[in-house]
Amino acid sequence: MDSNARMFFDENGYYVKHSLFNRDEVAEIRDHFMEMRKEGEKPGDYGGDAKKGDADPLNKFPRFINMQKWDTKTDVWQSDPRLVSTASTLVGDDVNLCQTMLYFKPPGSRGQGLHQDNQYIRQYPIIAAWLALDRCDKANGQMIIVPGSNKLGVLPVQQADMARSFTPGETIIPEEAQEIGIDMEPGDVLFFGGFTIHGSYSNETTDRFRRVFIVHYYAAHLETLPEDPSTSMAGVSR
Ligand SMILES: O=C(O)CCC(=O)C(=O)O
Repeated sequence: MDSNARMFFDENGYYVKHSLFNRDEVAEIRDHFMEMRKEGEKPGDYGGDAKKGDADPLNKFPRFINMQKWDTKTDVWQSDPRLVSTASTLVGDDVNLCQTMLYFKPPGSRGQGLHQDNQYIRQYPIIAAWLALDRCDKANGQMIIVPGSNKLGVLPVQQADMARSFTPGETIIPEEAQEIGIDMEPGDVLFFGGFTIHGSYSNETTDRFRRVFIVHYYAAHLETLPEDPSTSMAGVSR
């Protein structure tokens, strides 16, 4: 990877590597998890508002987490050298697995309030590899990033609007912050750091999923954030 990538990441808190996976690989990952979702409930499923039943598409397609604990293919994909080496170069250290996730984001579903991953995971540096399994654009709830927010440290949290976010917390966004939407094609990978503000809005389409395979990695040399309920999602409940 060229050194410009590392410079861009340090400056902006994110970096997109286009076409890191080919279309066949993406189709295999997507189909694998769609089949797995049909098998029924898995440990850690999270998403829909149970009271809303079929009216909330996330009840049928809750997010998977830590699939590597029961799925050998996830373990292969999370350790893919293309993801690991890019993450390692960007973060400037060896990396180890923190967690995996699979978001289905079906048509009509809510997004996730803007946040920093270090508001959930209290060790840093961490880095996410967000592998697009569908075309991602404004209509189906592409990723939103606040460039440069990686330099702000960990920020205060507040209750999110649950009509728009399937998670209950969000970052209190600094006034000067400017968010951008990241258009992506299947196989593109968005890398971002633990302080980078990110999230997504609703999938407004009636016919397009926005599926993504996500791996969070810990840097080999970790520090722990001080205890501070004002910057932690731990105390924000539904
Ligand atoms: O895909 C999204 O909408 C949000 C994902 C996210 O917050 C993450 O990967 O840390």
